[in-house]
Amino acid sequence: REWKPIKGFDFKEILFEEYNGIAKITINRPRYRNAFTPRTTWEMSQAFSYCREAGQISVVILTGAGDKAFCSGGDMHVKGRGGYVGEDGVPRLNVLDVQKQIRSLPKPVIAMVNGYAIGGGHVLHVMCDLTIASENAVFGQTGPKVGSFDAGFGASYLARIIGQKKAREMWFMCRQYSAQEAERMGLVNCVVPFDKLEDTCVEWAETMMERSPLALRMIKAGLNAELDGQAGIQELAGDATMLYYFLDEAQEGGKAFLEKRKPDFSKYPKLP
Ligand code: 2NE
Repeated sequence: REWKPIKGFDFKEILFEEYNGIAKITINRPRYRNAFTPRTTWEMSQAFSYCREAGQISVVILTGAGDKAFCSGGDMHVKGRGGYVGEDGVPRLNVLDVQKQIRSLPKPVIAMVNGYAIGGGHVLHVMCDLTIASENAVFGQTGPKVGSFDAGFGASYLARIIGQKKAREMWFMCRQYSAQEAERMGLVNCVVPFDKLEDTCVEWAETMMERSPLALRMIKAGLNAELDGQAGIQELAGDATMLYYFLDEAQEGGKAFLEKRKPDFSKYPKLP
C-alpha cells in the first residue's frame, strides 16, 4: 500500500498522507513516545481542517509513529505555567481544539492505537469514532500523577464509553490497562496483532466507504447530539439545514426574495 504525502503543508511533527480516499495523520515524535507540543497539535488541526474540506477524503486514521506509542499526551518538557509553551513562548492547551475537530468532523475517524495511549494521548483515541488497537497497546490516564487533568470530553465522554466507575478508577488510580482489558471495557472496537493493525484499519475504512457517507454523517451527528448539548444540536441542525437547501421549497424562498415577490410554498408536500 502506497501512502502518498498530502502536499501543501510544512509539517515538522506529524506525517500527513493519503491512500485511496483515506487520510492518515501520524504524530511523528517517536523519540518522546509521540508526546505532543503546541506545534504538533497546531499541525494536527491544519490536517483535520483539510480533511473536513477535502471531498476526496472519506475516512481519517489517526496514529503515532513507530511501534511503541500512539501518543503519550502533552510533552512534559514544554509544560509550563498556563499550558504547553510553544516556540512563540505562549502557553496553550490547543489539543482541545483538535478534540473538537475530531468530534465534529462529518466523516469517520479511526484511532489506530499502535502502543501507549496515555494522558492527553488517551483522550485523543477516546475522541475518535472507532479505536483499533494492536496487542501491545497500553491505555491510561496519568493526569493526577503528573499535575494535570482533562475534565472535559476526557472525563464525561470516557464515562459514557466505559461507565462512571471505570472512568473514575482510570483517573483516580492512574493505572495502565492492556489492550485486552481495554477491549473488555468497551474502550476499543477490536484488538489485532501489530502486523495486522494497519490492514485492519484500512479494511474497516474501506467497508465504511461502501456505506452512504451522508448516513454516516447523520449518525455521527446524532450520536454526538445526545451528549453535546447545544453544540451537538447545532451540528445536527446544520446538517438538517444543508439537506433542506437541496429542496425546491428552500430554493423558492430565496428566489422569491430576489424576484421581489411573495414566496409560494403551497405546492410543497406536508408529509405526515
Ligand atoms: C508513555 C510511557 C508510559 C512510556 O514508557 P516507556 O518506559 O516505554 O518510555 P520512557 O522511557 O518513559 O519514555 C521514552 C522517552 O520519551 C519521553 C521520556 O521522557 C523518555 O525520554 P528520555 O528519558 O529517553 O530522554 N517521554 C515519554 N512521554 C513523554 C511526555 N509525555 N512528554 C515528554 N517526554 C516524554 C511513559 O513515557 C510515560 O508515562 N510518559 C508520560 C505520560 C504522561 O504523563 N503524559 C502527560 C499527561 S497530561 C496530558 O497529556 C494532558 C492532560 O492531562 C490534559 C490536557 C492536555 C494534556
